[in-house]
Amino acid sequence: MNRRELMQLTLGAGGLMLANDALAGAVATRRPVVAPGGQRAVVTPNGSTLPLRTVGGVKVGHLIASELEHEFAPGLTAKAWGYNGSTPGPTIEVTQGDRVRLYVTNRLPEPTTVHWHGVILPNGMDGVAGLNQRAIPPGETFVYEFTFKDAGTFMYHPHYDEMTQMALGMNGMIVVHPRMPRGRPVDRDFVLMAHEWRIEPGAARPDPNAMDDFNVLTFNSKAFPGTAPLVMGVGERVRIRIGNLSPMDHHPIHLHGVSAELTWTDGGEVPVSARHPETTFVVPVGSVRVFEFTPTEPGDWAMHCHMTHHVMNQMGHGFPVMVGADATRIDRRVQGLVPTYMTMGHDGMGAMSEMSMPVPPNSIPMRGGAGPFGSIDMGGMFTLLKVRERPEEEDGSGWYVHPKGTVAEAASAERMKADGIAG
Ligand SMILES: [Cu+2]
Repeated sequence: MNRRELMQLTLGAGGLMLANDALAGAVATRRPVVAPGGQRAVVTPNGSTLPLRTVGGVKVGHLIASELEHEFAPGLTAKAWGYNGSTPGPTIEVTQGDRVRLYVTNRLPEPTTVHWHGVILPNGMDGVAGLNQRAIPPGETFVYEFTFKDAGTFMYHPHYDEMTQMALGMNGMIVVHPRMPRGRPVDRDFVLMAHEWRIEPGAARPDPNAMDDFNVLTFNSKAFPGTAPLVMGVGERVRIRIGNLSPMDHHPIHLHGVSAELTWTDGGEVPVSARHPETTFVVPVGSVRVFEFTPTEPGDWAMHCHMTHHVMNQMGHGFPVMVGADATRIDRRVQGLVPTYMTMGHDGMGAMSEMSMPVPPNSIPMRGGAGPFGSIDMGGMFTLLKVRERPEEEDGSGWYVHPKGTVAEAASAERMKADGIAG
């Protein structure tokens, strides 16, 4: 069944409402200080940090590249490629000046390498297969050793069969805390990797040949409602670091409820004199954008890619234009063959996430997760900033409780009349 058929076939039974069970990754507790100047450990929502062991003054880590079973959101699982059993791979977190020895074991069916994107290091450690090194054959382990001379937020990914390996999820983030940080340390520090995938409904694997029409858009390889919220406190200094290793698309990431400043890119720190306020940060393919803000308003605030197709899940793309169409005659004729048939979309598609629209096995509906006021009409590259007065009491699973009189509601006839509004 293709998506068009699915759109047009609505069997009334079996409602599908995705539970927001992605909350396990939410972290509200203060993280330990890991670098000079009170710099706290980063949080990778839905992800992890690579364990490093110090051997003779060198921090030693191990990345294992392999295929893995990955859940994008409840209801959608596929065979992705990644590191240490996850996509993105674990975040590598070190301090400027650290020397690292990183072993890379290749359990993929083809060669691979690791490129340390944005890191300035000896040429033979740069990981471009054929140019800087021999590719790592399947079954073998190579070792990279270098010093992180510069602070910043970087990424890692293969530089062998880039189109396939990156499309299938091989990416990860690198955080290098400055040895001499400037300004106030942040209270929360989050790491997100933006990515896009083409996964046919029911398919076992993402399609690495896709060049457009990506239908699963993710933060840390999770599509909403699979994304874990970012919990933070009113008045705290918050940093979010977003990398983008999508195959083809830049993502304008928009924040609700706060105004933020770009402070770093993968090229280094933005001079204070060059900073300016924004609510949307374009994260180009192959780039990192780091921004900081101090939330003042408690609540559940959306953070999402502002490209409307990037907040849709699998089933939301490529339909015929039905808005405004009179479907009653089509419906009557098809219902002779399929009694439960109903053409959808002629009133707009806003109700699609609430309707009991069936989806094929192993796929997710076009959008939406359950919210406190009904269905949230976005999926994909969407997550929540949960800003709280007492964040330490929040595990990420609760909705904001609005003070009385602060939620938009139906206007009473009395109020409309008093303000001279004609209904
Ligand atoms: Cu986007």
